[in-house]
Amino acid sequence: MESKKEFFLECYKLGIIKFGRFTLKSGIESPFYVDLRPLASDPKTLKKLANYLLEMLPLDNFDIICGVPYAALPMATAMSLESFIPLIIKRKEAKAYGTKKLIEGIFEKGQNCLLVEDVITSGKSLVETIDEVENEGIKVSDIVVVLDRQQGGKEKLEAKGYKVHSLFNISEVVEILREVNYIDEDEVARIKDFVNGNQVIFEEKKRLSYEQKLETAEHSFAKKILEIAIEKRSNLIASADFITTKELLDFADFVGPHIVALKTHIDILNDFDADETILPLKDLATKHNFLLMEDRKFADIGNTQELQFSYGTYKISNWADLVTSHVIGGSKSLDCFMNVGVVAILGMSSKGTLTDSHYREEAMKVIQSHPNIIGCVAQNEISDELLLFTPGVNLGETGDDKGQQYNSPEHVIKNYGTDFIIVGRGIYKSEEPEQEALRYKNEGWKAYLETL
Ligand code: S5P
Repeated sequence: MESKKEFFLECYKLGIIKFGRFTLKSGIESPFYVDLRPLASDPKTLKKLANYLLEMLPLDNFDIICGVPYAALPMATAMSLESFIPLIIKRKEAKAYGTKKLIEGIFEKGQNCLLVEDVITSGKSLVETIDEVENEGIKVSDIVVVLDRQQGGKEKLEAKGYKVHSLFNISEVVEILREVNYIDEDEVARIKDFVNGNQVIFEEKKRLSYEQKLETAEHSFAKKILEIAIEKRSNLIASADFITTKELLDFADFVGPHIVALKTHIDILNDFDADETILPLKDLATKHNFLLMEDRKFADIGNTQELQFSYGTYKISNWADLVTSHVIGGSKSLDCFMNVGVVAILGMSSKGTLTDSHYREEAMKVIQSHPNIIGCVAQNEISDELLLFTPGVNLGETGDDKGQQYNSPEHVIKNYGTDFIIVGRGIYKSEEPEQEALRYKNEGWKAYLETL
């Protein structure tokens, strides 16, 4: 069997813990948010989880098993299936009709019941459930929880004489995530602070305005994009991931008035033609005053990148104002990008990306020292001298089935200090792209103003 740590990482990949700034039911602000419900959607993981939980327990003690509704219901069911301990179901509210039963299933008074809970925080909902179960004449001695948030719940129940078994607690989980560089030292410190009962002070991030950034910007394309942002009151970049020129041009014309730049993947066009695609695109960029950002994500040695940038079908250097590039080839590999603003890929938005904190630290050394680079594509805060471009932005979805992960414009602008949001499907897949572009533009600008 894999180690407990490996098993946790498998669970983590299902999206059960999020880091950032969250307001809990109690009104307290927390640096992390836990929701174990996704585990039930992955049968293999759920089955393994059931066995991990069962392994910790003196199984002979239990006649029946019961999950605290609702999140723990699938876990209790899986444990019952794996152990053959019969399941009972506790309702959240008693039925208003018929039997008015609060507990469903077959049980007898005096039986000992194992309670299953997903997450224990203060222990309040567990205490309520225990009371209700005990009122039916059922005994409770043990409770098993998947994750202990270490906020006093376990101690509270133990003080009442219950035995609480937990598979993971937040401190060990944070340690595992730090080891694999999924979270950085700042986050670890904040979470430890929170767990120790201190109210976490989330710095109110004050950002530099676009005007202030313009004063110190050196690169001509950094200046340009900031000027457009100020003039159009927009921090929106639309990603135009189309496969036909007609769709690309129509879209550029519709959303053009609301964006600072149009981001292309020019190599996905089926019908690329320099005259039919690029000339009209450039006209639209002039007409609506936006920059052309080619998302080529170069990732090679300098010589090859130079060829890819200026030759071949697309001749990117002829028309792009901004290009994206990895910095994996080292500083010299970026020298070829002349007369264009380079937006370096620091961190990616996709699940399981290899751009962990160690990579980002090393990449940042290259980025800060290279004059062609005006900013970064990233999902975290960076220093004020660089412009921050954040993709993975969507108002309706949390991700796709290919690993993309989304946040709202407000989240990235307020938490990371994003200067420019990059929105693809959120706009181009909507029924009314122009209206939707306006909505993202307004959301983005409002969030920007609120952080000044
Ligand atoms: O980390 C990244 C970097 C980029 S540039 N994650 C991304 O999603 N992108 C690009 O942003 C991606 O290639 C796509 O063109 C766009 C996001 O599209 P969406 O439809 O998921 O919003």
